[in-house]
Amino acid sequence: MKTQAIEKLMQKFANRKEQLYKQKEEGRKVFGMFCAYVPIEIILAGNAIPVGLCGGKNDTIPIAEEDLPRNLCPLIKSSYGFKKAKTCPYFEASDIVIGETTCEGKKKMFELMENLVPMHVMHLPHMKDDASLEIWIKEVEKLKELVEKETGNKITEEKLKEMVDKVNKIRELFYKLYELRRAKPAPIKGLDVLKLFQFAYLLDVDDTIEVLEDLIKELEERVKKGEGYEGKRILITGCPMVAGNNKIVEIIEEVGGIVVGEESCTGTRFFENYVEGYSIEDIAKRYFKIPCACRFKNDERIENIKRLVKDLDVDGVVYYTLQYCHTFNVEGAKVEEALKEGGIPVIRIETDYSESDKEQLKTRLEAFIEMI
Ligand code: BJ8
Repeated sequence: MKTQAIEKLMQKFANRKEQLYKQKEEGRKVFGMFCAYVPIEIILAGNAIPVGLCGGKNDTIPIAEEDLPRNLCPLIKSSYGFKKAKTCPYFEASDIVIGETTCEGKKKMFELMENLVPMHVMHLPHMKDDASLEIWIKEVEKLKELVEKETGNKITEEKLKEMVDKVNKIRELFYKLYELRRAKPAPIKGLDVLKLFQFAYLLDVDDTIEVLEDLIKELEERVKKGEGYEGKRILITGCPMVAGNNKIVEIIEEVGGIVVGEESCTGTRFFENYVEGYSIEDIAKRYFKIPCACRFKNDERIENIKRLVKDLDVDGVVYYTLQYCHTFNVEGAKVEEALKEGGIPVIRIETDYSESDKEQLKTRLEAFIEMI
């Protein structure tokens, strides 16, 4: 029961490499990114192209482990491995890569990656006070200068306004999608929505808008007709599941669950909060609010999870941590406590990109879904 919009998404993704290299030939610069904190409006306003580079595959981990420790987050190793092996077309297309000081592992990996590709690292302060916001606004100003220098294009007020409106449009459409996912039965599978988020980091923005608009129309019809997927309604929260990493959602939906929401950077952290205004400061303020576990005292994240549980009428929460991701793992204790206090069932899963634990995860998730 795939929607035509999801078929279109897969088609656009299949054509994306060719389209991206053509855009490059036409003179547009490509900015690789590793994080939801990078304000893509600024890159787009310089007529450059943002692409997400986080790795979600196991294949590139062995080559990464020649330089990086084995006991490191698989997302970091996979990403580094892609660059070292030169096997990711998006990485190879990137003229420059933007990193940010989020978690320790990523930050230190960037110091090694600097030897492989031109890099610019943004200083993301971990505190949430006004002094930290000032630092972040300056970092976003520096990004604007960098984009202007790299592209040779001036970022005008008009261009910035156009791109703020465009990226806000994507946010609005994702909000609508989440509204529709409140319906029972759920009008779309979690696996399809995950692909949508994964590819939104890679596709041309206009293509993402087109797919989302089509999808919303189709899902509105489904909701009107009462069509969709039955099953225990699951919210996933935690580390992002970037392209290539679908393991947990696949298992959940195999054993009787239906994922109806994702509190993740392949989920709500990608689109929540609009940019309210057209200045660099307005843009910086929106990104500063992203509640990633790398920030100190991140209680907004817990509030968001509780709100999503209520809004989406969730039966249970799967707290997802990538192995050796200390920030999300430690924060998991607070989230678990808050959910248990509210009587919300939660299971904590820690895994990597290998298939070796699939059966064990299946057994645990099946038991959880049966129990809730
Ligand atoms: S804003 S979640 S995209 S940092 S999983 S590499 S945190 S050890 S990916 Fe992330 Fe930006 Fe935060 Fe989102 Fe480190 Fe954890 Fe690995 Fe992570």
